[in-house]
This record gives sequence, C-alpha cells and structure tokens, in this order.
Amino acid sequence: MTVSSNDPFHIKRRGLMLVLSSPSGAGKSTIAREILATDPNITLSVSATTRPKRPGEVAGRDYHFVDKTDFNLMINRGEFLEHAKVFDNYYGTPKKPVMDALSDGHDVLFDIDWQGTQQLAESAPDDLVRIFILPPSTQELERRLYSRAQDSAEVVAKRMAKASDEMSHYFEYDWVIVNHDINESVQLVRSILTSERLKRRRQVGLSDFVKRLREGAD
Ligand SMILES: Nc1nc2c(ncn2[C@@H]2O[C@H](COP(=O)(O)OP(=O)(O)OP(=O)(O)O)[C@@H](O)[C@H]2O)c(=O)[nH]1
Ligand SMILES: [Mg+2]
Repeated sequence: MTVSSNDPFHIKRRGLMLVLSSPSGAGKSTIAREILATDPNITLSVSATTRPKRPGEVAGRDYHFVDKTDFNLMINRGEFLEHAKVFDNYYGTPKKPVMDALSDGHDVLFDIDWQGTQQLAESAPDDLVRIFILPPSTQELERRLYSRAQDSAEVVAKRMAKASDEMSHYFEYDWVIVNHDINESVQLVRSILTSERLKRRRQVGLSDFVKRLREGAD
C-alpha cells in the first residue's frame, strides 16, 4: 500500500498508530499477535518496562527490559512518546521507532493501557486509532485470567480488581469490540485498519496523484 511516490499505482500515505487496550484477559494480546503475523505493513511498538521478564519472553521482541534508573534516564532524555505506571511497574513507548515508521508509511500497533492512550491522544491525535476490547462476560474474563496462570495468584487477584476500573475507559476509544470469538475479533480489527488506512488525510500522496490524473500523465 505504501510505495515510493513515483510508483503511479500506489498513493503514498502516512502510517497510523493503532492502539489496542482492554482489561487484563480480554484477549488483546492474542488479537495483536494475529494481526502482526498476518499484516506485513504493521509492526509492534516494543515498550520499555521495569517489570521482570517472564518465562518465554524475549528481550527486544516482547519488551525492552530495563531497570528503574535506565527508565528514568529515558524519561529525562525525552525518549518516550508516553509512559505510565501500570500495576506496580513502569512502562513506556520509545519515540524514535514510531516516528520513523509513521513517516515511512508503516503502521504501528500499541499494546498499551488507557493512561498511555490518553497521552498519545494529546500528542498525536491525527495519527491515532484507538480500539478497546471488552470481554463477553465477567465469568469469561475470570476464566481467561486464571487459565493463563503466568503470574502469582496475588497478581491475578490484583488484575481482577482492576478490570472494572479499566473497563470504565472504553468511552475514550474510537472503536469498541466485544471479544466473543478471537477469529471474529481479528477480522473486525482488520476491517477497522483497512478503513482507517483509506482516510483521506493519511493518503498524503493524493494531491500529486490527482494532479497527474488530471494532466492525463498516467
Ligand atoms: N501506558 C503504557 N502501557 C503499557 C505499555 N506497555 C504495556 N502496557 C500495558 O501494561 C499492562 C501490563 O502488561 P504486561 O506486564 O505485559 O502484562 P499482561 O499480562 O500482558 O497484561 P494484560 O495485557 O493487561 O493482560 C497492559 O495493559 C499493557 O497494555 C506502554 O509502553 N505504555
Ligand atoms: Mg498483554
């Protein structure tokens, strides 16, 4: 979809920032993984975090694992697009990879919470597409949280308590999907992505394209 501006068949466009947020256990990470695996024009924004690496996680792929001192240095150097404390840890989005991707016409997917989303809405409202994922029911949310069992029971209990709080922020998002079925939800995210990519303001190569059309050049 994004190719050099001298390719007559494609319109140059600016990339978009696709945010997926949800309470813990609603299915956001699974949906994100599927979108990333099947769409070559969107990449994950890899956050920095002070939380310990979990078994199976890869540094640089899932997160940049840093200590508190490094995290604060990054804040002071202005290296974050947004940052927030989530549960007991700090999380932040490194700015440079996102800015480079957007100007190259590549989309970026963010798995971040409502606090980070609010900050992006302040700093980059035109590039932002916000999707909130809701679980189909409380029972299903509980079931999903306990079945993943990656964290201690204490952490799981904390997340459960926070879920209702997090869900109250659905109102700050552009699109809301109730995740009844992962495949269906992935399809819905894909259709949002397709539509958002076609927004006129993102197709920055349109004026040139139409100019050439009107000149009969192509
Ligand atoms: N604001 C902000 N939030 C982030 C960032 N990176 C991750 N998060 C959020 O921090 C929360 C905890 O993420 P993790 O520690 O990876 O734990 P998890 O098991 O994936 O948690 P859930 O995705 O909530 O189920 C999630 O809601 C993420 O969306 C970031 O850079 N900024
Ligand atoms: Mg997650």
